Amino acid sequence: MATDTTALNDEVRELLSRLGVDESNYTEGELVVRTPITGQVIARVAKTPEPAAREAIAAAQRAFLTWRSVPAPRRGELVRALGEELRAEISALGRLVTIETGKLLSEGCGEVQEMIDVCSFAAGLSRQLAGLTIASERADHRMMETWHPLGVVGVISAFNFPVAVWSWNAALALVCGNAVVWKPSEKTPLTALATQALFERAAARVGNVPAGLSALLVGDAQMGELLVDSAQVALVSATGSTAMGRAVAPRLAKRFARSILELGGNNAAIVCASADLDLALRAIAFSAMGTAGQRCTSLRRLIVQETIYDDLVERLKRVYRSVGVGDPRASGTLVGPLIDARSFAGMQAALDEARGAGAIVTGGERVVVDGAEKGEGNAFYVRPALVEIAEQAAVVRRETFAPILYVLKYRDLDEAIHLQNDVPQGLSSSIFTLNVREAERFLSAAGSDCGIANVNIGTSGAEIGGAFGGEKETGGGRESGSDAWKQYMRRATNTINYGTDLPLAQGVSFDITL
Ligand code: UN1
Repeated sequence: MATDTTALNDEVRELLSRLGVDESNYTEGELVVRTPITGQVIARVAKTPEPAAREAIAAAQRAFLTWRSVPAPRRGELVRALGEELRAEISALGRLVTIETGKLLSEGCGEVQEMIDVCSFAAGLSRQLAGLTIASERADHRMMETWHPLGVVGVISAFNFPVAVWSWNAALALVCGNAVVWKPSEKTPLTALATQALFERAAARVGNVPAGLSALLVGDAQMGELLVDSAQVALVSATGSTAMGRAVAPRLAKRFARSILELGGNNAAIVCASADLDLALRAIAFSAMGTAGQRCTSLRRLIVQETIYDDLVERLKRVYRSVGVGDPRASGTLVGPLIDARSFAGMQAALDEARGAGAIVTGGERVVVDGAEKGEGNAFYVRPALVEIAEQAAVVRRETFAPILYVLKYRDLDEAIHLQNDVPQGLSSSIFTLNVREAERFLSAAGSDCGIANVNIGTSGAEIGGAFGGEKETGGGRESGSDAWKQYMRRATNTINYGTDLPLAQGVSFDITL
């Protein structure tokens, strides 16, 4: 395995060249990219200069003016071709995702699979952008809805799903007739460059794709602001922290631009006394420790019925102690590194705060991993932490983007649902039960208040076919499947009079003499 610094850098170069990214893009820039696997520098990417960013947005607007008149099923051909390019390069791009984010190889490839799946979904959707026909109250009248492209769609994505989140937005936006301008996380520009190169490959193969239809802006928060404040950007879909959403949302609202916000989560699972504990344990382990707790859907709170609490916690502790922490490319690893030093410090601060609130913390300590010293102390591996806590203290109500699972006890289901909902965020939730009353109550209007509510499945790992997103401080946006496409289009209500009279709605009369 390439833990040697040169070997890793060589591998990055090989992957990027295979994926169609020229070396000039990542050797001389001011944005320093480190792999969390060792913490070493793997690239220096040039930031997009401000005038070039403005020109890219203007070019996207020009491309939109052509693209909007291309029949949607033909637009779908481009997205289908993108899916094919991704399918052909799933191993290379998946590996690059692993190197840039530190997630396991199967998770890196899973992320690319998610891109492929949403391309298939969007290609099918390109023949189903259907509107309603509505009964008119007037004789010889017809009402209908038509859906039109919106314009330039801005995408701001986070480091943890560096490419899949772009694809959820881009695949839908493109079949809906829009142009896309993407500002990826400054921590993950390499996978973005590679994805953009694969898009160009697909566009060249399909032909007749207007120049600038998909653009990439490399930069920091300021670049995001440029996108957000640009009058030519009709919609911004932003994924990241609630703090980021709080900064972005008012700026978009100020100019009445649309937004899709995918912000912080604080996802909980309720484990009832009737639960299949073996199944629950597997689901909890993946949701809480998978991707080192760095999914917006990661399980952060476990609410356990008191009669099974001791048994479940005992078994969980065994799993937490034994799970392989290490290089995400190694076959025995289930928990890879945290993204960076800041993330590690945030995790330690949360654990200290929990201890201060009387919690019992198991795990959470830094783990030394062979080869990781090559990055001179810049790699941060931790044993996932299990935190038994009596109350939903302030630290539990906050999202800490790290593998910390707070465990709470409950007596009856009402109390469990109350605890589950009693946080500012509302992304994902689960219940583990074999009791149909408990399951249905959890899914009812009086149950979970989240955008995602699951039964006997963990909180993370959603399929692309459903609408993805959540309520409250999660921002209310919905991406990916179901009817999320409607947000990327504008709806026109059309009333057509095919008669000879002009009856007015609501029986109003307004007779003029001709
Ligand atoms: C994210 O963490 O931003 O449901 C997205 C999941 C993935 C997407 C996560 N399909 O865990």
